[in-house]
Amino acid sequence: MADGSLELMARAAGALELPAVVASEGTFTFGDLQAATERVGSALLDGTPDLAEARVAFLVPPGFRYAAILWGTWAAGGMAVPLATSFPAPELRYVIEDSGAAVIIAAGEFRAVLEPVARDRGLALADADELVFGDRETGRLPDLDPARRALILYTSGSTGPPKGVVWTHAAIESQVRILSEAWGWVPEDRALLVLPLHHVHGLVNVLTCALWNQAGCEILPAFDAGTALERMASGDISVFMAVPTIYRRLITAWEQLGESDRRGVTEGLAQLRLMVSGSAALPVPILDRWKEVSGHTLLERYGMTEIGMALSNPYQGKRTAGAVGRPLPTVDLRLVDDDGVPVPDGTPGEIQVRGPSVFSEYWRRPDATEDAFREGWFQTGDIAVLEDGVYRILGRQSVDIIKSGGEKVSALEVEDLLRTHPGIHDCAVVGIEDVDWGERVVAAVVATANAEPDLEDIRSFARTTLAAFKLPRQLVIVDELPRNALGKVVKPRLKEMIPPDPDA
Ligand code: MLC
Ligand code: AMP
Repeated sequence: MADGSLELMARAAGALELPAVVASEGTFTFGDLQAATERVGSALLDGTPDLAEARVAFLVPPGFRYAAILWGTWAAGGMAVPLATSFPAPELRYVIEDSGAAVIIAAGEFRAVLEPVARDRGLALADADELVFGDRETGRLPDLDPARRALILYTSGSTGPPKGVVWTHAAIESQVRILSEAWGWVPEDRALLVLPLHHVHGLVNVLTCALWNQAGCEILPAFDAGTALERMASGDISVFMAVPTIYRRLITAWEQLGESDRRGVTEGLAQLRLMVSGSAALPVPILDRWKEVSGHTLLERYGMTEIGMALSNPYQGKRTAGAVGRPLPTVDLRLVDDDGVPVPDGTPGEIQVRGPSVFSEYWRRPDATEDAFREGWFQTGDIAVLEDGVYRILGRQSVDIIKSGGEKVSALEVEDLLRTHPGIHDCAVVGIEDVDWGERVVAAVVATANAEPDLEDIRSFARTTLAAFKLPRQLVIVDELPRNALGKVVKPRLKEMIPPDPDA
């Protein structure tokens, strides 16, 4: 590796014999990861000295190949654009085109879905196995300045199509240092990773924190409650992080066990040192029940793709149910009113954040970047209150953002597509509180004359274009949508009109 290699990789070099990744492909040490990083980096460079922030988009399931391609891209000076394994072809195409990817990599099972877009862009579709495991000579890798842009993560907003959130190496490093300090990571840790790796939660909080700390990361290719519970209780795992929907599913899986298995699992779970919940509000009944199941009071924290983690309950000390604690080290956070003026304690306000781990820009969207900041503060759009020394998240300013199972959905994006359905004259999409998903996507639809669209029909219509988590889970046919004097749909009123989900 070059002398100017990133600190993340320099730290790995001090732990070459230690296990880094345990995954479906096998068990790999930091030495294996370093060697694979050099192979991938050299292959991507293909004789050139530096990728110079070229975008490398890759569709690879969570596992060793993913880690090696991420690190190989970084070592070669590129920007990583991890693609979501759950996305249909049009959403993948959008991300590849918007990011201007110069390289596209796929694991075997994803070749078919990416071949058309690779062909249209005149790019060869690189094979993940060949890059990571191929027999290839390695060459010199470039020196890298941490100020260089490293990563683009796509996120839905309340306006327009998804935007690319750009992270520099310095921002990633700062975030990882903050979490390492706050949550007590040590080389003896072994994390169990069950989250997708195109989001900050899985990618930064779990995978990168583990590897930065010379700890191991056991990676499941996808979440499965039974397997996750079994691995967590095995005695091998010390750290686990997930969204509330996952904890709910783990509780259900535990409840389905026989009496003695339950006891064994509970004893195993008690061995972990840290369990974190985030990406959506953790309902207090889940917190309480999980405590009975595992003996752990979940550490709830608050974050966002644009800012990383900002607020956290303490690792040591009292964790408050229904609250997200205090600002993490180096995070500057305030609550403001509609005029941007800080509010006193006890008064709700919008969360604004600044600090070294805040993102630098929306990819190729200078206007959106400018709109997102006010006097240097990033405006999250989340409303919170500071009470008894801790922050509570109260909701969001925009009714057009829905959080389902930890995934963000833009109501407007779903509406735009549904309006192209021949049986739909008009529609509005809202998020309704849901025990399983936190919020579920509900479509209120005014049908065209003589048409009778049903939920299955609408879901299969939308499924070829939108990711499955964006599809409506409930359909309500209405004669008209509630509108204000300006003709805008009044979503809070519409939410009150939605009957309980008959399938719930
Ligand atoms: C999957 N489905 C969802 C869904 N995930 N529907 C609504 N909301 C979701 N989040 C769909 C599936 O496509 C499938 O549709 C059906 O629901 C049932 O699938 P499943 O097998 O039960 O679901 P599963 O694939 O297991 O996924 C559930 C999940 C997943 C909870 C494991 O959603 C997940 O990993 N969520 C975490 C996302 C995450 O990491 N977010 C962090 C964002 S970063 P069908 O129609 O095919 O049957 C962030 C910042 C921060 O928020 O603070 O961390
Ligand atoms: P994303 O844009 O996908 O990164 O999601 C970030 C959003 O998730 C935040 O803006 C919040 O609305 C929400 N969020 C994250 N953590 C929490 C939490 N602990 N409680 C409530 N909402 C949360």
